Amino acid sequence: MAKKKDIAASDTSAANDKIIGLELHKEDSTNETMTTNQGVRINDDQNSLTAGARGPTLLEDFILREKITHFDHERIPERIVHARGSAAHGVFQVYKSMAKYTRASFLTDPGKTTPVFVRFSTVAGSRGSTDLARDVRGFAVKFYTDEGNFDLVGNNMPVFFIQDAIKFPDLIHAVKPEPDNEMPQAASAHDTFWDFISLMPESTHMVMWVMSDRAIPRSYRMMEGFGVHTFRLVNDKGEAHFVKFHWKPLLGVHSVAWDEAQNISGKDPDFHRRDLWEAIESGNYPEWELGVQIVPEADEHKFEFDLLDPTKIIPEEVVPVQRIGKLTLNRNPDNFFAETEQVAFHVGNVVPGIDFTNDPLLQGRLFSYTDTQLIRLGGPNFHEIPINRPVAPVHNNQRDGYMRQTINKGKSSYNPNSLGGGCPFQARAAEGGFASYAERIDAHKIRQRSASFMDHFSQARLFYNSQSEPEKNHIVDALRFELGKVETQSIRERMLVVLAHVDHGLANEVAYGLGLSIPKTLSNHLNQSIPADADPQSYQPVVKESSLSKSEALSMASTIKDSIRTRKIAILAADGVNESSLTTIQEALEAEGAVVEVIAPKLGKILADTGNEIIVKKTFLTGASVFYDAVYVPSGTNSVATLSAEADAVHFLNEAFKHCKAIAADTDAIQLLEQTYFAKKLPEDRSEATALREGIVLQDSSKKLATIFIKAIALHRFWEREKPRKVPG
Ligand code: HDD
Repeated sequence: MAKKKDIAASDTSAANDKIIGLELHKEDSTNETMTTNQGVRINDDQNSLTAGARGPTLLEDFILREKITHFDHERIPERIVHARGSAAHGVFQVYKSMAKYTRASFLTDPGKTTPVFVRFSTVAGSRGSTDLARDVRGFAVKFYTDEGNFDLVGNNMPVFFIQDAIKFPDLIHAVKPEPDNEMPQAASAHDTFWDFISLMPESTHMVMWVMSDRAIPRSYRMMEGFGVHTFRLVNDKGEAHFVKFHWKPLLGVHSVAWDEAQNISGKDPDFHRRDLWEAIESGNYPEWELGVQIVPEADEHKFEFDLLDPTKIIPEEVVPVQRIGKLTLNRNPDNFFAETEQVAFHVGNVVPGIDFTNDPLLQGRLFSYTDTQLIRLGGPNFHEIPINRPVAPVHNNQRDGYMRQTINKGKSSYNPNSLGGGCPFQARAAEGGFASYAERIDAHKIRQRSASFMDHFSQARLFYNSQSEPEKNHIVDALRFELGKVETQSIRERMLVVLAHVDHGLANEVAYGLGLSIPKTLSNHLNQSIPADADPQSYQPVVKESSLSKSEALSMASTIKDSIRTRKIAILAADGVNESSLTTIQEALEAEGAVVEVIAPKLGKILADTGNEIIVKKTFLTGASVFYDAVYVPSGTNSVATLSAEADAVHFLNEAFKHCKAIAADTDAIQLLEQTYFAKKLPEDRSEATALREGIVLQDSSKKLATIFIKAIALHRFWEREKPRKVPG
């Protein structure tokens, strides 16, 4: 039976489909006869038309030709970046009117729900690559507002590698697989990427983010999102404010361990896609709050950085994030290609009340997105594909082109006209017409980077200094990994120089892992990305400090850690398991919204000590600890003995420990834990405080065990378990 929440959601989804017109385009073959594309009924879809049973196939076979031709043309070019992604439908609702700042109707009417389609993605990998690559994640939201489509095409990191769009092809060429041998797939750990980065000091802040655990999220549902650029909000009086957009996940921001990410990439490359799909199917709708940082126009020059520089954040301590509305994803697409693959986002899709700034990266993007859709979706009518159609009616004089769907009536397709009665009319701003913000510009036409863009290190340092000790260690490890895969020594050394500008300790630790020392000549390569005729001095990075020493919002250590909703917990069991030891914990975890799966040596069922059957969800072959957030071992003499002799069960626990996950066991199951490599680290003291420090819960009483275990899982990871660093100073 469908749960109450499911029914409510499917009602909303059906209503949204109706609003955005998707239902008009849906095809359902249930109880229908198979036909050709011309509607001719097919009586044999198994055999080609041949001259005799063993003779040649006839050209005349229009059924065969139509089917094969269509098949031959099934693929379209994958996205040049963000090729790998998955998406979902949902709704957005603002909490209270933001009319003081913007006239956008979806941000001024709290009674209004706006349908949305959201696509998450990695950047570098091809369409079939793994979800768990170390990479930036795309977070693109299409709002089907009643005033037209607004696309917030953001990432899960608030800054970007480059300051000017003219460098984007270079960045992407550098990060994509190398052109001679097309290696490596979906990875930045190779020479061309780090060659480019080491010569582009403006990328340093973003590099800190990409080397942090933010680049290996636990789930799309547990990522922040950022519009990155400074945009403008414009109210009905034409007054503007600068704005940065944020998405804050209600489940908190969480990541996996790098070793785990690599492991998942082999065992389930669809891990994030599956996680999103399953959460929505089970009624656990992912939710984010929309946050805004609003800055009056008059304050444009009051910051230590330039608001137009996309390599900078506005620290939340400087301008707080106001949470103004909620995004809920409540329905999976019906068809991956029709929806997720064909959706076409564009930063230039704005509605009245939202406008651009002169951020040079944003300005270049305004050109790029339409251009890419023209080649990817095959012509200028991609806005007519159902997933891209706005809810607001479309009337203009654009006509024809490949795959035109609209049948425009009448003779006039020009403006002004008298034959069509002057229609369609232009709209005044007061009637909802888009009027660009009248920003004053009086300048020379030049190619030049503003001097205010030359501080490349202060926020990279702020980010690094804001991380917890384990997070800092992970950044060091990531850099050792990435630069360790680089083959050219001079690139590694140049990167050490860049890192030394962020933090000498960081550079030193990375250097130690690479078996190098930081080159003495600092900064001699830091201004190589300059125009031919420029004065090198004007491109020399400015080395300065942020006035903030730390920003708590930049560390995942300070994220929400009070819920185990949708977390996946494995229970390891075999025949003879103590039923109450298993079910008491399972029920307690499920009552908190966790998803529990029993893993046993073989599929089907196991017999509990009571003689009752227990369903087995996965075996040690099909399940692995990297798919779960925590693991529990119930008691039962035979079960524990079987698992203790099962190398895969011991490996499961070893991995869970290595990846710093919460581990719980009934005291009578301790024999199994004693087979692990962490047997010597099992806490003697069974207090709650110790359990929550070590992440290992050993208790007799199942209820007490459940209570402590739930708190431990909510803490997400026990990174302190990782071995301490010993790097010479
Ligand atoms: Fe981009 C796709 C986000 C800079 C050019 N970009 C794309 C997607 C996201 C972003 C989320 C995938 C949308 C989807 O799911 O279909 N891009 C960003 C962010 C950037 C950024 C947050 C910097 C702040 N992008 C950027 C620049 C350019 C592009 C500077 C070019 C000048 N981006 C593209 C593109 C893509 C794209 C080539 C590929 C597929 C597509 O647009 O639809 O046009």
